[in-house]
Amino acid sequence: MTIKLAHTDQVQDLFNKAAGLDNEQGNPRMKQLILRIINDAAKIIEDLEVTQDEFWKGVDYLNRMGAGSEAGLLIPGLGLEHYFDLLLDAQDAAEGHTGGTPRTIEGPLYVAGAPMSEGEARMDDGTDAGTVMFLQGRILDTDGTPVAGAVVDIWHANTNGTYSYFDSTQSEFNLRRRIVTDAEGRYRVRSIVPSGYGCPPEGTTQEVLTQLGRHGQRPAHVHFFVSAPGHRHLTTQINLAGDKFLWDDFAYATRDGLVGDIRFIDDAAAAKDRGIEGPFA
Ligand code: MBD
Ligand code: FE
Repeated sequence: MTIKLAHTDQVQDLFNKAAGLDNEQGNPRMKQLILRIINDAAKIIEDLEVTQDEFWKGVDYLNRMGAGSEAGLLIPGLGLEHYFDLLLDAQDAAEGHTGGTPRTIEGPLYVAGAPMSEGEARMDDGTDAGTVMFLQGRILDTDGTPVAGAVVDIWHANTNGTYSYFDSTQSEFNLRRRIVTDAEGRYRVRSIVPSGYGCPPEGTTQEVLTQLGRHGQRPAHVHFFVSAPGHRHLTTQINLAGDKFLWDDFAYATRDGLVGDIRFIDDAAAAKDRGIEGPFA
Protein backbone atom coordinates (compact mmCIF):
# COMPACT_ATOMS: atom_id res chain seq x y z
CA MET A 1 0.00 0.00 0.00
CA THR A 2 1.48 3.34 -1.01
CA ILE A 3 -0.02 6.53 0.32
CA LYS A 4 1.13 9.65 -1.53
CA LEU A 5 0.19 11.97 1.31
CA ALA A 6 2.80 14.61 0.41
CA HIS A 7 0.95 15.18 -2.86
CA THR A 8 -2.39 15.93 -1.23
CA ASP A 9 -3.85 19.44 -1.08
CA GLN A 10 -3.87 19.33 2.72
CA VAL A 11 -0.13 18.65 2.94
CA GLN A 12 0.77 21.07 0.15
CA ASP A 13 -1.21 23.71 2.02
CA LEU A 14 0.81 22.98 5.16
CA PHE A 15 4.15 23.19 3.33
CA ASN A 16 3.16 26.40 1.52
CA LYS A 17 2.44 27.98 4.88
CA ALA A 18 5.61 26.56 6.44
CA ALA A 19 7.61 28.16 3.61
CA GLY A 20 5.91 31.51 4.21
CA LEU A 21 4.02 31.58 0.89
CA ASP A 22 0.94 32.99 2.64
CA ASN A 23 2.74 36.10 3.87
CA GLU A 24 4.23 39.11 2.12
CA GLN A 25 7.40 39.30 4.23
CA GLY A 26 10.75 37.63 3.95
CA ASN A 27 12.85 36.65 0.94
CA PRO A 28 11.08 35.16 -2.13
CA ARG A 29 14.11 33.16 -3.28
CA MET A 30 14.45 31.65 0.19
CA LYS A 31 10.77 30.73 0.18
CA GLN A 32 11.19 29.01 -3.19
CA LEU A 33 14.20 27.00 -2.02
CA ILE A 34 12.74 26.08 1.37
CA LEU A 35 9.41 24.99 -0.14
CA ARG A 36 11.24 22.68 -2.52
CA ILE A 37 13.43 21.25 0.25
CA ILE A 38 10.40 20.54 2.48
CA ASN A 39 8.54 18.91 -0.40
CA ASP A 40 11.48 16.77 -1.49
CA ALA A 41 12.18 15.74 2.13
CA ALA A 42 8.57 14.63 2.55
CA LYS A 43 8.73 12.66 -0.70
CA ILE A 44 11.92 10.93 0.43
CA ILE A 45 10.21 10.00 3.72
CA GLU A 46 7.26 8.51 1.84
CA ASP A 47 9.10 6.85 -1.03
CA LEU A 48 11.82 5.27 1.11
CA GLU A 49 9.54 4.65 4.11
CA VAL A 50 11.88 6.48 6.46
CA THR A 51 11.27 5.35 10.04
CA GLN A 52 11.05 7.65 13.08
CA ASP A 53 14.33 6.14 14.26
CA GLU A 54 16.08 6.91 10.96
CA PHE A 55 14.59 10.39 10.93
CA TRP A 56 15.91 11.33 14.38
CA LYS A 57 19.27 9.71 13.66
CA GLY A 58 19.44 12.02 10.66
CA VAL A 59 18.62 15.06 12.79
CA ASP A 60 21.29 14.04 15.29
CA TYR A 61 23.77 13.57 12.44
CA LEU A 62 23.13 17.10 11.16
CA ASN A 63 23.72 18.51 14.64
CA ARG A 64 26.97 16.60 15.03
CA MET A 65 28.12 17.50 11.49
CA GLY A 66 27.53 21.19 12.19
CA ALA A 67 29.22 21.02 15.59
CA GLY A 68 32.31 19.66 13.82
CA SER A 69 32.05 22.16 10.91
CA GLU A 70 32.08 19.27 8.42
CA ALA A 71 29.20 20.27 6.11
CA GLY A 72 31.71 21.57 3.56
CA LEU A 73 33.53 18.24 3.66
CA LEU A 74 30.51 15.95 3.29
CA ILE A 75 29.24 17.88 0.25
CA PRO A 76 32.32 17.19 -1.95
CA GLY A 77 32.44 13.64 -0.59
CA LEU A 78 28.93 13.08 -1.95
CA GLY A 79 29.97 14.39 -5.38
CA LEU A 80 27.74 17.44 -5.06
CA GLU A 81 30.58 19.95 -5.45
CA HIS A 82 31.98 18.20 -8.54
CA TYR A 83 28.45 18.17 -9.89
CA PHE A 84 28.83 21.96 -10.25
CA ASP A 85 31.92 21.39 -12.45
CA LEU A 86 29.88 19.13 -14.72
CA LEU A 87 26.94 21.56 -14.76
CA LEU A 88 29.10 24.61 -15.55
CA ASP A 89 31.01 22.67 -18.24
CA ALA A 90 27.73 21.65 -19.86
CA GLN A 91 26.51 25.26 -19.77
CA ASP A 92 29.80 26.48 -21.29
CA ALA A 93 29.63 23.86 -24.04
CA ALA A 94 26.02 24.83 -24.81
CA GLU A 95 27.08 28.48 -25.06
CA GLY A 96 30.10 27.66 -27.25
CA HIS A 97 32.69 28.61 -24.60
CA THR A 98 35.56 26.17 -25.06
CA GLY A 99 39.23 25.99 -24.19
CA GLY A 100 41.17 27.16 -21.18
CA THR A 101 42.15 25.37 -18.02
CA PRO A 102 39.32 23.22 -16.64
CA ARG A 103 37.68 24.32 -13.41
CA THR A 104 37.41 22.02 -10.43
CA ILE A 105 36.10 22.24 -6.89
CA GLU A 106 37.17 24.79 -4.29
CA GLY A 107 36.76 22.51 -1.28
CA PRO A 108 36.17 23.72 2.28
CA LEU A 109 39.65 24.93 3.20
CA TYR A 110 40.14 28.27 1.42
CA VAL A 111 40.88 31.34 3.53
CA ALA A 112 40.58 34.82 1.99
CA GLY A 113 43.14 37.56 2.52
CA ALA A 114 46.45 35.71 2.01
CA PRO A 115 49.58 37.90 1.70
CA MET A 116 49.88 39.42 -1.78
CA SER A 117 53.06 40.08 -3.75
CA GLU A 118 54.17 40.88 -7.29
CA GLY A 119 55.40 38.07 -9.55
CA GLU A 120 56.72 35.68 -6.94
CA ALA A 121 56.43 34.51 -3.36
CA ARG A 122 57.69 32.02 -0.87
CA MET A 123 54.67 30.20 0.56
CA ASP A 124 56.08 28.10 3.41
CA ASP A 125 57.23 29.52 6.74
CA GLY A 126 60.29 27.29 6.81
CA THR A 127 59.19 25.19 9.80
CA ASP A 128 58.20 22.07 7.83
CA ALA A 129 61.13 19.94 6.67
CA GLY A 130 59.36 19.12 3.41
CA THR A 131 60.81 18.81 -0.07
CA VAL A 132 61.31 22.24 -1.61
CA MET A 133 58.84 22.81 -4.45
CA PHE A 134 59.09 25.38 -7.22
CA LEU A 135 55.86 26.03 -9.03
CA GLN A 136 55.57 28.50 -11.87
CA GLY A 137 53.26 29.26 -14.71
CA ARG A 138 51.64 31.81 -16.97
CA ILE A 139 48.12 33.13 -17.02
CA LEU A 140 46.83 33.33 -20.59
CA ASP A 141 43.40 34.26 -21.82
CA THR A 142 41.50 31.84 -24.08
CA ASP A 143 43.18 33.42 -27.14
CA GLY A 144 46.60 32.67 -25.64
CA THR A 145 47.36 36.30 -24.78
CA PRO A 146 49.25 36.75 -21.48
CA VAL A 147 47.22 38.40 -18.72
CA ALA A 148 49.32 40.88 -16.73
CA GLY A 149 48.06 41.88 -13.29
CA ALA A 150 46.00 38.73 -12.74
CA VAL A 151 45.73 37.61 -9.11
CA VAL A 152 46.77 33.99 -8.59
CA ASP A 153 45.56 32.89 -5.14
CA ILE A 154 47.28 29.61 -4.21
CA TRP A 155 46.70 27.38 -1.18
CA HIS A 156 47.80 23.89 -0.27
CA ALA A 157 48.42 21.47 2.59
CA ASN A 158 51.66 20.79 4.45
CA THR A 159 53.44 17.42 4.62
CA ASN A 160 50.77 16.19 7.08
CA GLY A 161 48.02 17.01 4.59
CA THR A 162 46.67 19.77 6.83
CA TYR A 163 45.97 23.44 6.03
CA SER A 164 46.89 26.55 8.00
CA TYR A 165 43.97 28.19 9.85
CA PHE A 166 42.24 24.79 10.15
CA ASP A 167 45.40 23.36 11.72
CA SER A 168 46.24 25.61 14.65
CA THR A 169 49.84 24.34 14.81
CA GLN A 170 50.67 26.20 11.56
CA SER A 171 51.50 29.90 11.32
CA GLU A 172 48.94 32.34 9.95
CA PHE A 173 48.58 32.03 6.15
CA ASN A 174 51.28 29.34 5.94
CA LEU A 175 51.09 27.85 2.41
CA ARG A 176 48.60 30.52 1.30
CA ARG A 177 49.69 33.36 -1.00
CA ARG A 178 48.35 35.70 -3.68
CA ILE A 179 50.70 36.55 -6.53
CA VAL A 180 50.02 39.28 -9.08
CA THR A 181 51.23 38.22 -12.55
CA ASP A 182 53.99 40.21 -14.26
CA ALA A 183 53.85 41.80 -17.73
CA GLU A 184 54.17 38.34 -19.38
CA GLY A 185 51.44 36.88 -17.19
CA ARG A 186 53.98 34.94 -15.13
CA TYR A 187 53.88 33.90 -11.50
CA ARG A 188 56.27 31.69 -9.54
CA VAL A 189 56.41 30.39 -6.02
CA ARG A 190 58.71 28.50 -3.75
CA SER A 191 56.93 26.18 -1.37
CA ILE A 192 57.06 22.59 -0.12
CA VAL A 193 55.57 19.50 -1.77
CA PRO A 194 52.16 18.92 -0.14
CA SER A 195 50.81 15.60 1.07
CA GLY A 196 47.33 14.33 0.29
CA TYR A 197 44.39 15.16 2.52
CA GLY A 198 42.42 12.65 4.55
CA CYS A 199 39.05 13.30 6.21
CA PRO A 200 39.32 13.28 10.02
CA PRO A 201 38.99 9.54 10.81
CA GLU A 202 36.65 10.15 13.76
CA GLY A 203 34.63 12.86 11.98
CA THR A 204 31.08 12.82 10.69
CA THR A 205 32.10 12.81 7.00
CA GLN A 206 34.18 9.67 7.38
CA GLU A 207 31.29 8.19 9.40
CA VAL A 208 29.06 8.41 6.31
CA LEU A 209 31.81 7.36 3.89
CA THR A 210 32.43 4.23 5.97
CA GLN A 211 28.72 3.38 5.75
CA LEU A 212 29.13 3.68 1.97
CA GLY A 213 32.22 1.44 1.96
CA ARG A 214 34.42 4.40 0.92
CA HIS A 215 37.64 6.07 2.01
CA GLY A 216 38.02 9.81 2.58
CA GLN A 217 41.37 10.47 0.89
CA ARG A 218 42.43 13.08 -1.64
CA PRO A 219 45.63 12.99 -3.71
CA ALA A 220 48.29 15.64 -3.04
CA HIS A 221 47.14 18.85 -4.72
CA VAL A 222 47.52 22.61 -4.99
CA HIS A 223 44.47 24.90 -5.19
CA PHE A 224 44.21 28.00 -7.39
CA PHE A 225 41.84 30.90 -7.79
CA VAL A 226 42.73 33.03 -10.82
CA SER A 227 41.05 36.37 -11.32
CA ALA A 228 41.57 39.42 -13.51
CA PRO A 229 39.37 42.37 -14.41
CA GLY A 230 37.18 41.56 -17.41
CA HIS A 231 37.71 37.81 -17.05
CA ARG A 232 35.70 35.10 -15.42
CA HIS A 233 37.01 33.86 -12.08
CA LEU A 234 38.69 30.43 -12.35
CA THR A 235 38.70 27.89 -9.51
CA THR A 236 41.10 25.05 -10.20
CA GLN A 237 43.74 22.69 -8.82
CA ILE A 238 46.86 20.81 -9.80
CA ASN A 239 46.71 17.22 -8.57
CA LEU A 240 50.09 15.55 -8.36
CA ALA A 241 50.87 12.68 -10.72
CA GLY A 242 52.02 9.48 -9.07
CA ASP A 243 49.77 9.84 -6.02
CA LYS A 244 47.97 6.62 -5.11
CA PHE A 245 44.68 8.53 -4.86
CA LEU A 246 45.11 10.58 -8.07
CA TRP A 247 42.15 8.90 -9.78
CA ASP A 248 40.57 7.65 -6.57
CA ASP A 249 39.82 11.04 -5.03
CA PHE A 250 37.00 11.04 -2.46
CA ALA A 251 36.05 14.55 -3.63
CA TYR A 252 36.17 13.84 -7.40
CA ALA A 253 38.37 16.90 -8.02
CA THR A 254 41.02 15.29 -10.25
CA ARG A 255 40.24 16.03 -13.88
CA ASP A 256 41.96 15.54 -17.24
CA GLY A 257 44.16 18.58 -17.79
CA LEU A 258 44.68 19.15 -14.06
CA VAL A 259 47.37 16.56 -13.35
CA GLY A 260 50.80 18.01 -12.61
CA ASP A 261 53.99 16.05 -13.06
CA ILE A 262 56.36 16.75 -10.25
CA ARG A 263 60.01 16.47 -11.29
CA PHE A 264 62.46 15.85 -8.48
CA ILE A 265 65.78 17.58 -9.04
CA ASP A 266 68.66 17.01 -6.61
CA ASP A 267 71.05 19.44 -8.22
CA ALA A 268 70.47 23.20 -7.92
CA ALA A 269 72.54 23.86 -11.09
CA ALA A 270 70.32 21.46 -13.07
CA ALA A 271 67.27 23.28 -11.72
CA LYS A 272 68.69 26.58 -12.93
CA ASP A 273 69.18 25.04 -16.40
CA ARG A 274 65.43 24.39 -16.41
CA GLY A 275 64.73 28.03 -15.73
CA ILE A 276 64.04 27.52 -12.04
CA GLU A 277 65.79 30.10 -9.95
CA GLY A 278 65.27 29.88 -6.27
CA PRO A 279 65.04 30.47 -3.48
CA PHE A 280 62.86 33.52 -3.52
CA ALA A 281 62.47 35.75 -0.50
C1 MBD B 1 40.59 19.26 0.64
O1 MBD B 1 41.88 19.66 0.74
C2 MBD B 1 39.97 19.51 -0.50
O2 MBD B 1 40.69 20.11 -1.44
C3 MBD B 1 38.66 19.12 -0.69
C4 MBD B 1 38.01 19.35 -1.97
C5 MBD B 1 37.98 18.50 0.31
C6 MBD B 1 38.61 18.26 1.47
C7 MBD B 1 39.91 18.64 1.64
FE1 FE C 1 42.54 20.79 -0.73
